[in-house]
Amino acid sequence: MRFRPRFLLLCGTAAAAALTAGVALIGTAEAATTLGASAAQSGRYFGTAVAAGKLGDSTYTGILTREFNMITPENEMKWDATEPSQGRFTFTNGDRIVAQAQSNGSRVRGHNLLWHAQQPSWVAGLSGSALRSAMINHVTQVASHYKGKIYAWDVVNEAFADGGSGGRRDSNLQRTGNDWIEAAFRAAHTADPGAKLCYNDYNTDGVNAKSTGVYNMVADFKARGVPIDCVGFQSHLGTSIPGDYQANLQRFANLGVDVQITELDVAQGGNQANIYATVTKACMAVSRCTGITVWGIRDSDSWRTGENPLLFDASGNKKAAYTSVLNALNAGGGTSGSSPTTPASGGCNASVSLNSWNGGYTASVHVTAGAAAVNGWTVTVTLPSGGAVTGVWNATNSGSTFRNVGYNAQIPAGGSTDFGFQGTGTGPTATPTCRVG
Ligand code: 9MR
Repeated sequence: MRFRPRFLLLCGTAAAAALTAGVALIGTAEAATTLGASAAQSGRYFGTAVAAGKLGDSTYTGILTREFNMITPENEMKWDATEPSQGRFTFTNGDRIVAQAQSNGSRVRGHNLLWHAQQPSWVAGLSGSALRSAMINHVTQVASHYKGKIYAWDVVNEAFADGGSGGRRDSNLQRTGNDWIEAAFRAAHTADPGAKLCYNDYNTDGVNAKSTGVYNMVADFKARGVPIDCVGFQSHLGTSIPGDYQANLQRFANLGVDVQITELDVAQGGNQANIYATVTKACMAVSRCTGITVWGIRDSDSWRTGENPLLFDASGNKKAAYTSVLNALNAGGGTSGSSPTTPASGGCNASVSLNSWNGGYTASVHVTAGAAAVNGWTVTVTLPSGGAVTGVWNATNSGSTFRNVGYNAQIPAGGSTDFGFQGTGTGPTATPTCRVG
């Protein structure tokens, strides 16, 4: 065990040297040669799930330290791992993974605080208010232990039902009351205000009943000020990918949350490399898609035994899918996303998209800086008479005039930010005006 830290340090040094030596020039742009460095060029990360039990495997840690700059513990932060008996917390393996990440300058996605699966056996004996208290205590204790060390938490995992209902999955957690998800997010926010708080699910990778159920929950949370920052799309994919994959990411981003690909793996078939590229390009095209995580390193590390769904083969060699991801990351996409118009130098522009229903709407506003960086912005929309703004996120408002809040005042040249609001009546249809200051 004494040997390990020294070994990791050497790995980190070797990785840094390889990174420096490996930078090549293609045209006028630098093309990075590892997944993490390539993603970092546009401000994104590239991560993998990690199992603590494999950290002694030098092929595994070699690829990990070379290629990835975000780590998700595959099982080590789940409820059964962290609170095996009520009130007794064990963080040993989770801590090992955090230490591994920190030794390599990587960040950590915490996974997960509450899930219907992988619960410790004692939870089955609880229901009602006793279970609710135990849930919230678990969220508080685990998020507090890791306070300051987690980039984003999957606060709640897989709470929506499969199929066409668009509703919640039945579970012991759900039976404590429909507000269990927001209670969990509020507890996590109190325990670690610096972590981004995500909702994470599978089969939400296109526009469908399940993803729309999640979408409606996120819109409601934003309108009511429930602290949610991001949505994770697991993306356990077969031999095809929904045609509206990118559009689905974008509609969530338009709600004013980050989106992340959290557990990507793709069945090995004729299309594997193409599907990996399609996912990567979609993330690169959505300014609020902050990064991609694959669910394991080598095919032999995957939970999908026999499907060979990852980027490295069992021997640790790069597969065609690896190259397609690297190329898509190097092709860029920036952090600015698609801007409907090019703003004048020194100014800003705004565009609005609406999600309307009979009697109300949510508006997502995309604010784009021109050729100069912006420090403070004001957007004015034209609201049809008779309606009122009933909620606003990522901005403050006075009537139909919206101003930045502290954390989104500064927009780099050519960059963008998003805010939104909810209202009664009919939403704005004309293009909003934007001015600096
Ligand atoms: O990869 C994880 C595997 O080792 C565990 O046995 C399994 C237990 O349910 O969980 C796997 O990870 C899951 C993740 O936590 C949530 N989304 C689905 C993942 C694959 O099952």
